[in-house]
Amino acid sequence: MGEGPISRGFRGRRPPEDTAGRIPPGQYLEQGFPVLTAGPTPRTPPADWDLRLVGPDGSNLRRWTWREFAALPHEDIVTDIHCVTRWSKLDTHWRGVSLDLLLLDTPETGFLAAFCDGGYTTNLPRQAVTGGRAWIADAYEGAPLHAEHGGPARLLVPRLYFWKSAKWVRGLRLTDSDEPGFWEARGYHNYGDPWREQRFWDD
Ligand SMILES: Nc1nc2c(c(=O)[nH]1)N[C@H]1C(S)=C(S)[C@@H](COP(=O)(O)O)O[C@H]1N2
Ligand SMILES: [Mo]
Repeated sequence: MGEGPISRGFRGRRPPEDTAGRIPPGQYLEQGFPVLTAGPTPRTPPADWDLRLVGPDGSNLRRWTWREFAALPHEDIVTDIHCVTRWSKLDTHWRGVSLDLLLLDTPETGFLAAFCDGGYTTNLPRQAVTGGRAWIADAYEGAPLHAEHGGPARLLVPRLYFWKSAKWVRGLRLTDSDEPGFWEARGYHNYGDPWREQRFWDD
């Protein structure tokens, strides 16, 4: 192994042949799992955790306690993830409950906003999180999701930049309009497609 920063960086940033088509433009292949959090890590005990669906008028549509959520049908997900800070990870393994299931028979608003312990929010079009595109994940690589990575549960929307995958998620608010969330209000792109390099507002 070369010790110089140039050769190390070169080796780390050049995707192997078989993975080249899976790294979006401007991204590099990461083997570790960086933690990116704005603020302290919330630690909500499962007994105090619940997940809510809130209607456009602010009304409570559904609520699952931790026990109820844990009893919902879970799916195994193998997917690539892409952070706007330019790292990508391939073939990550998750378990979670599909948003298709959670959003069943709810008002068909065009958008939703995820809200979290700690106050983080992110906005998403409904069409970006339905049709097998998003989950509330509670396990990563065969173990309960670590608090640093959003445990007990986080949103997982692997087709969009990873800031959309809200950690410590506590609910989804259905909205008629697309209301910018925490990072979206600070200059990140409203949609965030890694394949179109939608990093910032004007991308
Ligand atoms: N609640 C919450 N969710 C969050 C964040 C955050 O600061 N708070 N950071 C986002 C960003 S910018 C990224 S890149 C990913 C990082 O997830 P990781 O720490 O598991 O890698 O979480 C996203 N979800
Ligand atoms: Mo990020």
